[in-house]
Amino acid sequence: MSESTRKTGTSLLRWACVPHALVLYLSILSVLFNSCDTVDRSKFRTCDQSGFCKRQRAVKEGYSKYKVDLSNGQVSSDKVTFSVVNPDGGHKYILQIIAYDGVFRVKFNEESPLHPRYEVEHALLPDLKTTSMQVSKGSDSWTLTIGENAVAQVFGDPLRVDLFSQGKKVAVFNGRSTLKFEHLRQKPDVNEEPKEADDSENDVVESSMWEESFGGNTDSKPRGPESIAADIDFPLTQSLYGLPEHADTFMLKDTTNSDPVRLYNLDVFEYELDNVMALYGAIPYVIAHSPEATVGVLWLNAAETWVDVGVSKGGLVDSIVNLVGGSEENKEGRTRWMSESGIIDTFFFMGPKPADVIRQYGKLTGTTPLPQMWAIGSHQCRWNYNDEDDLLSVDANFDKYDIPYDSIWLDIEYTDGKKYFTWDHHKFPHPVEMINNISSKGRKLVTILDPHIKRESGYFLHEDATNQDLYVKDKNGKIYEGWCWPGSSSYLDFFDPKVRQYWASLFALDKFPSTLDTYIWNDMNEPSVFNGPEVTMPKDMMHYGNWEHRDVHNLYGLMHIMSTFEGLLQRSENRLRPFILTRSHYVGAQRYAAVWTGDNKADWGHLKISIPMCLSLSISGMSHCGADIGGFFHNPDAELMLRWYQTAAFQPFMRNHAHIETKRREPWLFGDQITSMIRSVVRKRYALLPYWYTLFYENEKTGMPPMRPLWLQYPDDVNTFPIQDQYLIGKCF
Ligand code: NBV
Repeated sequence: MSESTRKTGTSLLRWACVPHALVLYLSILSVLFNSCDTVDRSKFRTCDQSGFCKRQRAVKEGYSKYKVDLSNGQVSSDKVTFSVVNPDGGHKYILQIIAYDGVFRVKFNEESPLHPRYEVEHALLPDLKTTSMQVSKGSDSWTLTIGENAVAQVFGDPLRVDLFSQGKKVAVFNGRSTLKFEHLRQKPDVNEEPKEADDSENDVVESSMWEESFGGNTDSKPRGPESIAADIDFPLTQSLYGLPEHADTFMLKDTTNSDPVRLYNLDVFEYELDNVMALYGAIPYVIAHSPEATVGVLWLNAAETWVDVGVSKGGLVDSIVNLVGGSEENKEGRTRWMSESGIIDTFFFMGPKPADVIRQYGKLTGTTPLPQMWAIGSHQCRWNYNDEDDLLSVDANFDKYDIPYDSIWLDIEYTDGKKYFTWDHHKFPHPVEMINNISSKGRKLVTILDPHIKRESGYFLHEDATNQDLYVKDKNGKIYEGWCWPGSSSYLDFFDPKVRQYWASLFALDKFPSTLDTYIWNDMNEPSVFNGPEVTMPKDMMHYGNWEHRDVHNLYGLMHIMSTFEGLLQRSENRLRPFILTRSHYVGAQRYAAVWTGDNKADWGHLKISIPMCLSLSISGMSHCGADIGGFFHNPDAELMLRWYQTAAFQPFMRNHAHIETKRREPWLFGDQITSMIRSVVRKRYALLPYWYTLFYENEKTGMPPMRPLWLQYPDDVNTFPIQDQYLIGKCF
């Protein structure tokens, strides 16, 4: 164990004052420092171990009978509203179709839910402009048209919406009648015998509906079953992309014989490759592409979500063979989306070309503001640079070895005992002078700030959060306590505007000793809770607005970076463009932060997967993407390190970073020949910086990502569709 790890251990040990805390401490240490070779799968649920996913996955085609009352639709210029009834049980719903420029929004909710159901906030741009549509009414369907070429045909019995682009049917909502909307209900009397439910939305009563346990944690589920699901199919194509974040192929694979793709922001380290387990971010967005038309679908829901993908009876290989051979067989791509709570709120980006879909998605969810030039240069990080001398000597070595770089980073050990917005004054006695020293050469410092707060009396942030009521609470109104880096921690409730304002105010230079050349890294914001279910916050914790964590989980990181962004703006009186790196992300996170692919590993597979992972994030809005150079866990050999630099130099975000237990890996430590080859490729990066900068400008204006799959530029060439080891930087490079 290194010196710095021992110090980490010692400080954690201070909390280990009761036996159960000691056990917890030891198990956390063993998890963190005895890196195993693969992820501990038993910590994370499969669909079968998740009550709602299992119920929803059992739904058969033709299951639901929802009936739209077409005789009585309410029409306004940009919106049509229908009443819907489920003939099994008579429960009533509302279906709304709303028009934006080139986009249909299909919303489905209970007419009078027992409690309000959560509708996602903050992911879309505020004050979106709707557009008008033409409405033509028929007895068995209504036809809604935006502009010339985008048409939605709403069928009444059973409910179905067909979407046409330039006369071609590109998507179908509920074409297989698997829509299942578990309406809210009173909890059955415990003394009553379990009985058949009153309608097809809950035809089996299961114990997991009102309480569910996993890995020693019990979810009290006070609102009972409330999941939602629907099928969305793509008649023209099986070439589906998106649904980040997963360490998997760029083109989505068939999930018939595996778990569905899972979207639930989680801290999974040393993640496995080529599978659909959840990772740190969740963007419920798919692009279906064919030479005939391209369409995008956003499923705007922030609860735990699983997506089944049907791309071929024979799976990905067959689908590629068909595609390249021009076969018409198995042309239709299928998806089915299942979320634990909330409402059905889907957006269809009607294209017709991929660049149109990208633009339409960007107009609704926002794009990445042009980063400062230094932020697209080369970054140098490590968990941890030990003290001021260490940091300054690394900085000086970049000059000595004549390797360009623009920022040096400090991980959690710079703080006083993992108390964010403080400095360890033994290791970093002069933070402001240290930063000025670096910035005098035009360089920046990036410091980490996590969302968990150390529960230590006297720590100003904990005192303020307690006194001003800023923490997430449990369902009885008691402040939630979890375990993270500082030991016992509580979590700021960034959903509360007052908390966001408070957090933003902490960046003022008289509060956080730093300078305007200090930028921010927001980590652990899934949120990561070491002793929580699946290493995160229990779903029955409560947020501002009386929402359960279950409803908003995938948004937590977005709210964190939103507040940091605001803080950086306020700090410079809106003069300087913020830079933030985030681990967790959701729809819209591109407006605030760059993203990296988390705790990867020093092996060739992890180097290779960085490309499909960043391609998938890029087409889903998160355009400023990269992976830890060298791999976070373990030690890369010289060749891997070099190849990683050579790859990362051509990815949007470029940062060398490593786990605290690894050997030092600054670029001059692998021998003269390697140093010179790294120098040469980093210089190529810098020679191309004006080009990158121009591409990021284009990205801000149009949504078009700098890192592009080949089919984005050559939409008619089917040979490009499965390619995931080549890509374009901009149009032609
Ligand atoms: O802050 C320490 C690390 C950080 O270096 C890494 O990049 C993050 O992904 N952090 C996770 C916490 C724990 C890692 C085992």
